[in-house]
Amino acid sequence: MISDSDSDSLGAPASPGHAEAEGRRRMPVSSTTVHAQAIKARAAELGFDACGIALVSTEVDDGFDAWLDAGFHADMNWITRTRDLRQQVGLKLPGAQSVVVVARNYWSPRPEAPPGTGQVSCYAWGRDYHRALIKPLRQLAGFLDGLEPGAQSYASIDSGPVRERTWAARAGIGWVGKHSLIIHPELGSWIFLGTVLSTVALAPDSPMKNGCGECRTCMDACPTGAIVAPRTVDSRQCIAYHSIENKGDIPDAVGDRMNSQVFGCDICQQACPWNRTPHVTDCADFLPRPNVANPPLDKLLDGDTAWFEATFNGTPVRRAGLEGTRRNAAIVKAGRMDNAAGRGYEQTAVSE
Ligand code: B12
Ligand code: SF4
Ligand code: SF4
Repeated sequence: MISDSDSDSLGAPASPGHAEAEGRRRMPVSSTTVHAQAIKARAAELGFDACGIALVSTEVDDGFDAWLDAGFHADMNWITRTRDLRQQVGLKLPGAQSVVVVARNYWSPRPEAPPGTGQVSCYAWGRDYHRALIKPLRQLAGFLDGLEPGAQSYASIDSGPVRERTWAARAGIGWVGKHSLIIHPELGSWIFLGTVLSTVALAPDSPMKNGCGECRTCMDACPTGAIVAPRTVDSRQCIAYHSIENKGDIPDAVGDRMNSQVFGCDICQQACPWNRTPHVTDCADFLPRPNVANPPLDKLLDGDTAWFEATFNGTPVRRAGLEGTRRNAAIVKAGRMDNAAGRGYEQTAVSE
């Protein structure tokens, strides 16, 4: 464990060239600050693009209960089953004091779409992010556990009962955009989030100023009107929900507006000005695998399980399965086949 007296030697160095600073006693830096700095350095080493920290002690009501009570979760009953855990991380990890949030950029340009293909959302073009990111996240959790004797942690990505966007906003990773996703000021919203709950006390970061202003482009661009209020998505109207999570029939009001999207939906993100100049991910796992970004509709309709597995194995598309993806492809084929969803909102990568 790094003690307070050790931490002084790890504090911010005096500015070079300032003679008067030499000999002046440096301010002691608390162990919570030293630990926080060490965790951020470790997160960067592990490949995460951003890392922030929030205090557990200040959990607040940010509309989660109201969202569930309005039925906006559709039939995702796994959210209601874990409602209490999602409201109080201390129930998941007794003694939790801090939430460390990490973000990883996944964006790359969409490969050219041949005629007769559908669109898969950018987040699903490569290796499943749950698998790709859990190992480095657990390494970060192990690092946290090593900071204090008896320290405990809980690491999760997406599937754990932790409300990642709420914590990301409080940990200063970015702000909750009107499309309800976290926007990082440089990376935009094309980021995966992961969290580590920890019993170690850490110096928190401050929330970021919301950068949406008067803009409402995502709300106007959403083809189904699923963004019913700023930061509030009604899953029952959302193409992402129906094409990924819904196991039954897709209502016409949504199906008629799916355009070419056979898995997920990126339209509100493509429309957002903060996503106009995204960075290409440096994680090779997330780059598009052959035929995944724009799968041929005929193959989705006629291909067998062996073809589906060969194409989508290890990617998030497996969540919908052959049956769900085939249902989506049939809707897309019956409508428009020009692979046009999101057209007009093309992004140009920044040169690195
Ligand atoms: C359920 C779920 C969905 C559902 C519901 C989406 C939703 N908007 O809630 C569906 C299936 C529709 C979905 C779709 C997508 N999802 Co999703 N999803 C989740 C999951 C598992 C839980 C989210 C949840 O609890 N929602 C309930 C809301 C009410 O609670 P919340 O998350 O705490 O966030 C709210 C509060 O913070 C609140 N808030 C905070 N301050 C304030 C202030 C005010 C005034 C108000 C009103 C609200 C407010 O606003 C937030 C949004 O409502 C998370 C992972 C996780 N464990 O958190 C991923 C997650 C949110 N999804 C993610 C992604 C990538 C997507 C898609 C882009 C995938 C795609 N391309 O198709 C779409 C985007 C659709 C959209 N615009 O939301 C990422 C988002 C990353 C990011 N940059 O923010 C996450 C974090 C997964 C991850 N680990 O990376 N998803
Ligand atoms: S993911 Fe698509 S359908 Fe859902 S809110 Fe965004 S634009 Fe609307
Ligand atoms: S499109 Fe505009 S309102 Fe929507 S998230 Fe982006 S900046 Fe905010």
